Amino acid sequence: MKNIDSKSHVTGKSIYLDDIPTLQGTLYAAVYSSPIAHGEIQSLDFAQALDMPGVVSIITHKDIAGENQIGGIFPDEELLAEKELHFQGQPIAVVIADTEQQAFDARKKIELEYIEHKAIVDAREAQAQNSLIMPPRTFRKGDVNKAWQDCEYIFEGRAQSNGQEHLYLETQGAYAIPLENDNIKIYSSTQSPTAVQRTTAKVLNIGMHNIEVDVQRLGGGFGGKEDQATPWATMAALGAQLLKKPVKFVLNRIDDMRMTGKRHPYDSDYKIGLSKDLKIIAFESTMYQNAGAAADLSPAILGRSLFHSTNSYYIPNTQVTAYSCKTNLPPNTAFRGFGGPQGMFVIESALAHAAKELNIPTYKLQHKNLLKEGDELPYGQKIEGGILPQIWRKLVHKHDLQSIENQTDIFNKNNSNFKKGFSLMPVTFGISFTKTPMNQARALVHIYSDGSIGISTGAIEMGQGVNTKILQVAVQVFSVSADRIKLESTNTTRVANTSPTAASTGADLNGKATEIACNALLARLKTSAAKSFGVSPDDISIKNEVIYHLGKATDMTWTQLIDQAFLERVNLTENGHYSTPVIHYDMSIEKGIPFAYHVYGLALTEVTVDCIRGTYEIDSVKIIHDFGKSLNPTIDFGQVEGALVQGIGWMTMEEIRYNDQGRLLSSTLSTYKIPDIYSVPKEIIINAAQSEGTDFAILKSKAVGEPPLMYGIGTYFAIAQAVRAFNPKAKLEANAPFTVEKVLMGLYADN
Ligand code: MTE
Ligand code: LUZ
Ligand code: MOS
Repeated sequence: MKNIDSKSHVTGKSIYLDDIPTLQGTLYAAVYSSPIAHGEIQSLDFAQALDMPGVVSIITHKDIAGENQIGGIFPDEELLAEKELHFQGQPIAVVIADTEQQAFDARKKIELEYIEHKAIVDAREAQAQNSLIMPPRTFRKGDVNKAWQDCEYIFEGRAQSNGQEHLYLETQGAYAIPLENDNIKIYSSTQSPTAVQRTTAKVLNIGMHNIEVDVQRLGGGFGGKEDQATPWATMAALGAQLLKKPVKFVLNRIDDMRMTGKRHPYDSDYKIGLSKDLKIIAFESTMYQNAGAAADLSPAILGRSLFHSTNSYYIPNTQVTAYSCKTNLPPNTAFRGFGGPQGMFVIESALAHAAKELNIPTYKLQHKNLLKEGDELPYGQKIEGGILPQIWRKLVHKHDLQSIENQTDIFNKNNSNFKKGFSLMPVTFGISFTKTPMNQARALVHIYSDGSIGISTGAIEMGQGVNTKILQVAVQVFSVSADRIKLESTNTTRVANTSPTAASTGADLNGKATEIACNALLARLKTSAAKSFGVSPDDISIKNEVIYHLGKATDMTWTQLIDQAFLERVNLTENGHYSTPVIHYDMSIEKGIPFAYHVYGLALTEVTVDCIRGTYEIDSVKIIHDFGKSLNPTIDFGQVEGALVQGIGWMTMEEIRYNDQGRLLSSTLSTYKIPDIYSVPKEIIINAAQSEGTDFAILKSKAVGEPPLMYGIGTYFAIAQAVRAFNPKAKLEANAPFTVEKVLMGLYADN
């Protein structure tokens, strides 16, 4: 089935926040933010700014009726700075004017006097000064300290991965409209309408019931709008509350890049021990997460780094500790993979390091230690449906790994200016919010009296196709034409207390809630049909809009049945509720079953490095991915391609730079490079693994949003291998992204 948004996307008719027709009298906001990364406000002078044409008001923390607090996990972040400044771009005041341009012009006239303190930008430096978001967490299995004695080989090193800008095409924004009796309606480009509603209620000192948040779709979120869409919506609502006028707010690209957090940079130490026959006996690592100036989602992201710190390998003795380090950068946040990629990069770096020292291909180590059915992970969950060994075998045969290895050797022997490298990257990614209570969702399904159907859920459509999948669920349950079904906007008045659409769970959780609601409606309809035929409801079914009895078509159609049921006063509306069974987690011992299931897959990446220029091309990425029983292969393959390229960007060219004063240097698209059509792999081949799926996935179609991002990690190690083929002396401590500059240095460095 086609993505239901494809036609309106292609014809430019899809409605995003900035396309919503504005009401007469709408005002526009721009944020005045901290020019320094660390310090204190001495004085603020708005006199000149207020004199600028069109300026209506300048809002500060003093205008807040409720709490000046937006922290989601910990209450450690002010909406508008009161005195202390913790990062460059931290909001201080909101300028409201008749036009957007007037708001921008006026904010330049604000005068700030401040005292500046030394900024911390480095995670290890923060940890050394005990500047932490929370106490460290440690995952333990077996006994590493004893295990080192049993190791034949031990290697120690360091692995660093940098942040990543979300670069959603649609920047952050919101539009708040005051309604009667001090109620407010907010249109927001958010993955979490309930977070917007909850935080805004707290800041404005009104009830959540006074606020309606509505989301049609996002032009991308990638985690960047899981938590960080909220402040802008709250500021717009604050303006609407104070001025009794609609207030609209869309960040321009530079403001968005400067003011919002990104993927967390990680800096880690590792120690890996192997037996003589290359089994991993022990793995120890310490990760330093650069959280930025406030907690945001960092504690949960740190957790996922720990969960995925051994990636796809069985390691009997592990001890991994992670520090969430408080620095003077914008608070870093969710980004596709949510700390998982950072955790996996460390173990992959350790394996590549060991393989180099042992002079064997890394894949031999990876393969030898691959997770298999029943293996217990460091957090206590056992591998179920563990098809990674089968996936590995399939890939090796299908794409003839042996010949790729031989061809690479031959090419490298015959070429001095170009070198090839390849790598394998297995992925094992847990599906569920690691905070168990978040794994719930609701769906409100109406069957209208003409037989058409409206569905509201808590899921946010951000390009990943969740609405199409939910629609497919209803089509399957009712066996009606897709044209009869409409996916409504996501609205807190129709579906309350939603979890963010995140953790790749959007289709599973909201799809299951929809399935439950549709099945309840179907049961009522069958009863109604059975009554009119004088038969048992169990013998009734619906196929292609025709009602069947004992497998034989009757002359009753879907619309006739709905008409009849309505006249019989049958309830044609249902609210489905789903909460993931089985899962639980005990943080005090760091053990439990946090995930409903795991998604598995493997990528084979081949690259060619130009050893004169340091440039490289990704020749091919061949993937075997566990989709379960894919509901929509077109959407799912698209998710794999998009995630792969996003992962490659993180590992190769996307380079976030702050200076020592915490100023973002890569704040434009001329200084921050993301993959374009010329830099994507020349060939991407995706195949589905033979997989049973799982009952925890919607109609056995496994979650797909995040796991394939981690295939991109393979590119890093393929490039490293090619560089080493040219310069065997290159030390190449793992430090992503592997930019062209770093490749060039590696090619010609002699240590
Ligand atoms: N795909 C598109 N096109 N745009 C996005 O913003 N976000 C990703 C992924 N795929 C994203 C995307 C992230 S971070 C997540 S968690 C999932 O989609 C969320 O959607 P799902 O739970 O419905 O898979
Ligand atoms: N968000 C969250 C997530 O709150 N918890 C998670 O476990 C998670 N995982 C991935 C992406 N977002
Ligand atoms: Mo995705 S990082 O869970 O929004």
